[in-house]
Amino acid sequence: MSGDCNIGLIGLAVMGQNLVLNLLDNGNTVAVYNRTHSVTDDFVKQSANDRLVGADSLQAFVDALAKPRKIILMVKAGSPVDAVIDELQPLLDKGDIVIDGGNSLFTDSQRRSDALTPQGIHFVGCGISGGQDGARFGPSMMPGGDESAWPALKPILQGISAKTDAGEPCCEWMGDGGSGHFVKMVHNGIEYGDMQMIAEIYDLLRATGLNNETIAQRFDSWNQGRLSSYLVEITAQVLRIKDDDGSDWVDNIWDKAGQKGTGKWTAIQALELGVPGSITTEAVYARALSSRWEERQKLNAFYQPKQSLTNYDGLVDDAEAALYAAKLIAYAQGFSLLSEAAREYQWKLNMANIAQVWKAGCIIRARALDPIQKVFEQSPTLDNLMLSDFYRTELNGCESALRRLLARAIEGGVPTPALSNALAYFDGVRSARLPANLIQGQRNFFGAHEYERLPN
Ligand code: NBP
Repeated sequence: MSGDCNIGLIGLAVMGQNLVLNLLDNGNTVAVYNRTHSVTDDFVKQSANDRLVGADSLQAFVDALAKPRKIILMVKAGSPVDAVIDELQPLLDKGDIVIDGGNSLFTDSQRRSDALTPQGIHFVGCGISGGQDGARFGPSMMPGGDESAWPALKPILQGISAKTDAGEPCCEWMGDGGSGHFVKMVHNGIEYGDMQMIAEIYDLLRATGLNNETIAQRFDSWNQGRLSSYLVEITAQVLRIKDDDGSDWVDNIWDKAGQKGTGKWTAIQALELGVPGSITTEAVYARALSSRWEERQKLNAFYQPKQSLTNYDGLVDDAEAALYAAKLIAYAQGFSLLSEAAREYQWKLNMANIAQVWKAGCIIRARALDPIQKVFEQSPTLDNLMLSDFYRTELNGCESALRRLLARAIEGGVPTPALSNALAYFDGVRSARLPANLIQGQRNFFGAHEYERLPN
């Protein structure tokens, strides 16, 4: 049997429901199914849209779809995705398309793609960013997998995705296999670094005695310039939220950061591929360290008090320049991980397209991605963004601010793991000579490991 719905979606939690509303706004006729049927019933009733068809069984759901069927899965990442695919597969026909829009591990997407392709079912792993508002009004989308599915999906997915100021869709084909979810994973890794660096700047500014409102004003004004980005914008908003008793909400939040795993996956991939991903990795460690609250309290009482941070004229301006420099370096690390992954997994990743897709709708959207897109349009195979004229100009202009700020932070005992790593990476990657000669000498001395002599 085949129905009239041009797209179907399984999994009506917060992301699924908002994506369906977005699909409906953009003229699609949508079939929906959720494991707990009452969720489907309530959603269909509330939406009151005659282009929305609720199904109380997977068979009814599949029957409501026009062939070839296009089915988006928005269920919890991990085993629920496999459970749904296992149930769905016997009901599908050759040529049908299954799109996993959750935050799946890219190797799982690769495995699912490999399993479904021989059955004639096209599998697409599509990273989606932007949270529930993005899903509702235009997310950033990173589809990858079986490219023969793309022509049928392109108008639907680009229709609901965010658009850049120039009207470009924030949804482009990424590449084969698990590449879509890999790109989304790196997006999240950059997000971890970005959030940690913003938090470190906030920590430094409050250590100088600035209150939340004054810090919010700084972030507001930075958001008008080169640091313009979603995360800088919402930082100012978060700093201004009041609790019922009038106190600042942010001051009442327990300083233990949670994580769902995509930052850790990025760090693990950077280690696996031998690409420095130190900013993301430090951001993951920083969240872990923050969560060891009792240990921190004990150690705080155990050691002598920290030095206080000494202010200096221009510290706030330095903070802006330092954050900008570190943010650029974090993007450079992220794109260099993508380059290495493309080599290792033989994906044809288009870096300019990736920058474009991240320019709106997603959590790391930022003005800086515009020049980065241009760099890659001019030099599509550039291995490291730091080799571009844009980076050279910007980093030459901001480097000393980052050093001055970090020197004070280190003297004052304000922890800056991500900002410090940005500088360490910058200093390391542009060093013609590193002390690795000594490491090779030591390795050879105790273990007769091989070493190479310097080329003449
Ligand atoms: P959740 O990740 O909380 O998943 C809940 C959905 O999965 C419900 O529809 C639930 O059905 C369904 N489900 C589960 Br749990 N186990 C199932 C199973 N064995 N069989 C069938 N269905 C099952 O939802 P979400 O927060 O909307 O996120 C969906 C995906 O999007 C996730 O992969 C998430 O990581 C990703 N994502 C989320 C965000 C965000 O901001 N939340 C942003 C970007 C990406 P039930 O109603 O019957 O329990």
